[in-house]
Amino acid sequence: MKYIIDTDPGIDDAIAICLAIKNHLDVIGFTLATGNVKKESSKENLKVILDTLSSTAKMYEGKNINPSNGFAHFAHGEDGLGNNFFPKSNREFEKISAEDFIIESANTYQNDLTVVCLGPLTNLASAYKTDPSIANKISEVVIMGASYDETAPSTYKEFNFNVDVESTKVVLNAPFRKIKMVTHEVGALSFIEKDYMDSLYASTDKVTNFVYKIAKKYIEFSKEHNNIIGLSTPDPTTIASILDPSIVSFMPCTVKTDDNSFDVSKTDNSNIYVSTNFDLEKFRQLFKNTFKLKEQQTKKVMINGKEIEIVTKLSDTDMDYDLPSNLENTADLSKVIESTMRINMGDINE
Ligand SMILES: [Ca+2]
Repeated sequence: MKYIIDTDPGIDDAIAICLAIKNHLDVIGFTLATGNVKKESSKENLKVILDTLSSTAKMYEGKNINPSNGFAHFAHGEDGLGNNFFPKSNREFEKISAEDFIIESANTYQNDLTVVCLGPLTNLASAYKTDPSIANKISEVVIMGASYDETAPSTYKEFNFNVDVESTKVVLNAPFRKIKMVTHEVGALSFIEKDYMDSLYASTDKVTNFVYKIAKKYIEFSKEHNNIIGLSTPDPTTIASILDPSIVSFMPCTVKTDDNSFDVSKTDNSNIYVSTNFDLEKFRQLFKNTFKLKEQQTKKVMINGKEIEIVTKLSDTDMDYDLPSNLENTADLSKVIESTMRINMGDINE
């Protein structure tokens, strides 16, 4: 399956994209939405994210919109990536628009394309309006959007849906083959403890270090405004629901939209699936296997004149290693332990 990720980065989008690429999701292109932060910031941020990931995926510019309730710089920082003001990148956007890229890809990869929308639905809606045939060609649309729980009437109060209500209505009423909605209520359950996030400051992995730096601002914001002590963001949940379908479960629902609210009701037969449950432990495992203190390292060290290969797997434990198979005695073992510690401390780099 090929994927297009439509995104308005944003700290949570950035973490979600890192999660996707580090876990080898086959992303053929990123289309730029506007929502969290000003379009110019989103553009620069997407370049920085893809540079950090050394990704060769292409980028396509979408339409500019001005959110009626304003941007969310208060949560994402002035630059949209936690006030880190990363150096500008030379990466360039492709000449064709986000809308045209979605249409072109739907034609090229019929039945083998999933479009993941992590921001307002502007680009997918305008692609559909230009060429309605894409609805039957795209295999699945996965949306982070909607604020919905079964006990309350649903409105467009969730950020992505509210920023561009017209586009939300277009997408939800279009005959896409399958739409999966990860709602804000389920998405925000993806809680990673602050202690774990803090421990990543020392990570030697470039992407993990990047995630640590940008998440800091979001964690501060969550504490101040929602009294949440840790990282809790819906965009990574949405990507996790694709990487491991057992993390988020969905139920088929009929969705009716009007200008101010939308009605969600359970049904047996619908093209729209709304998230219901979330497996926090599985999500945490995925997150922590992806973003960790150190990558697994394989080093060769000389012990008693013999070359011994040591594999260290330091993550959130202090020391973990595979015992080399060519050890001859316990004296060698103590040297292996000593070498493992030195590798973990960065003393042995070769
Ligand atoms: Ca987003």
